[in-house]
Amino acid sequence: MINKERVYQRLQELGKIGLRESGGVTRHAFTAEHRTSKDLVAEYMRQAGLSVREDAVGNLIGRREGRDPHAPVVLTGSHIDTVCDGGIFDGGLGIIGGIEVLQTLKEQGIETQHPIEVYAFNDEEGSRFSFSMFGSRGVIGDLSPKDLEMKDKAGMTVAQAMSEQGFDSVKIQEAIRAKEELKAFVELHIEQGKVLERNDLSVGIVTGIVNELWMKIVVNGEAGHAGATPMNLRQDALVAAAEMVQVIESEAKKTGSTVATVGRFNVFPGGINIIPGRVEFTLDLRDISQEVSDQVEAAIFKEIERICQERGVQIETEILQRIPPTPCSQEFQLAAKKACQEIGLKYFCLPSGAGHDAMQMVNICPIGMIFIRSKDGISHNPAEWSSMEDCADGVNVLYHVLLDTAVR
Ligand code: HGY
Ligand code: MN
Ligand code: MN
Ligand code: MN
Repeated sequence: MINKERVYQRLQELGKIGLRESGGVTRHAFTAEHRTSKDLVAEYMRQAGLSVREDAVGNLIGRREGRDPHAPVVLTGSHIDTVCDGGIFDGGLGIIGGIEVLQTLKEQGIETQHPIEVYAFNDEEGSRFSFSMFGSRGVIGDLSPKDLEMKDKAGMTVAQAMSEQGFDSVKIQEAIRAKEELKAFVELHIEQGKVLERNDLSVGIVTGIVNELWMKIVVNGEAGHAGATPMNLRQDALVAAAEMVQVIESEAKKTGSTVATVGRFNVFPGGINIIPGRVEFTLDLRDISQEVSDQVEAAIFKEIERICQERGVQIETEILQRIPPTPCSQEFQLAAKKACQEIGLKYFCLPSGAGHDAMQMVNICPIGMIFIRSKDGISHNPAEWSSMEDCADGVNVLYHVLLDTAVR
């Protein structure tokens, strides 16, 4: 079957690009490390006998022809960018695994009816420009002029970063794939949670992906003298924001299914002897049910309103992205169950708490996702790790699902 040593060796090699002292990997969109990683993956694609191209939004694509070049394409793959100080499996596994399936089919001389393509998606994490899935949004035609004007911490816009790497943001529409040219998108990914490990399973079949609400919240109070301002006369933006963070956590905890995270929190002006006048923080809110997510969002902002009244501060909010929950197609859940049975693996179904490019691809074709176990459920962390055996199980399930989908 697939060559598990080759998979693991390639994952380690790719994982060296963007390696930081922390032992984590940082490969942000349209950076030199990102370019180097795409050049390495392009080499793997060529070794697998694929034709290789890069599209107008910086996705790298390897294609294996089928008997009918006009038959709808079966897609697989994942993202090649990472979070800051991330692990080597998040994203990389789906790309290397997809290439391995196609290289194995080539070595076995197996022909399929449909072409199969592996996408190394650009900027799924959104770590540099504060909105995610840039590459897969480009494929479905969901990028707006506002997206191209989003800035990174250095003040560079997406359009400028693109042109620095030789891409012309005027041409982004060229990356769009039409619904009728696609059959499916199947993504292999690490679970990034503890469920498979708790059940002592190497692979899982994803039933659906949670929604994703990303917001920027600015709390405006009044900067003042730390020594001369009595406690009862303050409009302290930091203490108000801190209370808001507590409320975010307590409202999310109430449902038992919602997750809410404040990942960025910046205080201004930031002097030791100045009462903070402004705080900017981010909210990441998710639930498998859009209705529950909406209820929690409303409850949070009702409480934030109360805090503003009590503390004499105001807020400004900016929606960075709203992505609805995404069901995985029954057909591919069935195909993955059949694959597990054929391989002799116990199958297990679970939702995804993490977001994925599949949430975008579902707009133009049916999607399926396969998970493998994450040690201690750790991810977005240098300690992210999956065993060679688990990677091999995941790639073998992907092999069966892609073959069954493309062969006829
Ligand atoms: O944020 C996420 O869930 C994914 O890792 N991009
Ligand atoms: Mn991630
Ligand atoms: Mn990921
Ligand atoms: Mn099969």
